[in-house]
Amino acid sequence: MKSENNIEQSITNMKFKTSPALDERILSAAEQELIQINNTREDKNQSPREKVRFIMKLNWIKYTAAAAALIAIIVGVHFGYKRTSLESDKSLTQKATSETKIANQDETPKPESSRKMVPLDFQLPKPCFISTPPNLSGIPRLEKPSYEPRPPFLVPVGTVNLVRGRPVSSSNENPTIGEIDYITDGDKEAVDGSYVELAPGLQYITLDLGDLCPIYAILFWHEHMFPRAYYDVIVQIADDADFTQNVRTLFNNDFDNSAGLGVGTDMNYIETYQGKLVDAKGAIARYVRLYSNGSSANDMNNYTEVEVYGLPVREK
Ligand SMILES: [Ca+2]
Ligand SMILES: [Ca+2]
Repeated sequence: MKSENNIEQSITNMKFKTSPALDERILSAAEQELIQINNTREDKNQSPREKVRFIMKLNWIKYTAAAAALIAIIVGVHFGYKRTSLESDKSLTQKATSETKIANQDETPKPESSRKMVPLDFQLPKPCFISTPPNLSGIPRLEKPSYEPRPPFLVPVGTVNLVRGRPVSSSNENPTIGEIDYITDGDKEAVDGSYVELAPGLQYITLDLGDLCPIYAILFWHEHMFPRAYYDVIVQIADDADFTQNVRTLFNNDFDNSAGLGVGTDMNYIETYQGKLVDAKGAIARYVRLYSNGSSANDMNNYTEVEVYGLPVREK
């Protein structure tokens, strides 16, 4: 019979180590089982699946398969040990790295972490086009002007402009043009009558949020009728109106420290309808102060609008 010959050949060709005595016993048992197959097979039309089931019920097949499986396990464990060890080491390293990252994240909790982040909702004034671009080559440390819309700036849901309509104070309370409260009246168009002009030299304005609030963005327009760069632009926040408590500098492009508040590393930039957006990163403060010291056009200091985006009440 072909199938029995195949079984016999398979037994002969098995390549696991056994002793001659065991070989003899296995072959003898196989021979007995083959005789039994021939004697017991009455149904010549037995399906292949039924034949397999019958063969697998034979004891010697079970023992041989168990022995082969045991040898395979021993060999597999032996040769797989080093690989498993290496993979285990790698896994441990990855786990440690992952835990370190989580630990580092835990060290710098963000106030907005519990809130959904959404794009900052703000309104831009109309772009003001000019027919003759001014010569900007004399402006030091000038960042490359961009007239493309800025990408979405994410803030926690509920973030609003905290200073709309609120009073503003200034180092120059009697402006040359306009009124100080133009700075928070919501009008940011580049037209005459929309901006306030402060005296020449270093001047500042101060905005009071009314309470300690987490601040995410400060967006401001000096005067954007035509491209120019204002100098010594410094943005600070503090807990008190006199800026003596918990003062933090969020932006400073006074590269030569002519304002006396420290050397700034931020770049000069060209004023456009998009205003300047400073990331406050959720810093908590009550007061916001902006400095300037003339511009590439003249010595005057102008503001069209300042917006301070944050959450109305400090998160406890
Ligand atoms: Ca305004
Ligand atoms: Ca300077």
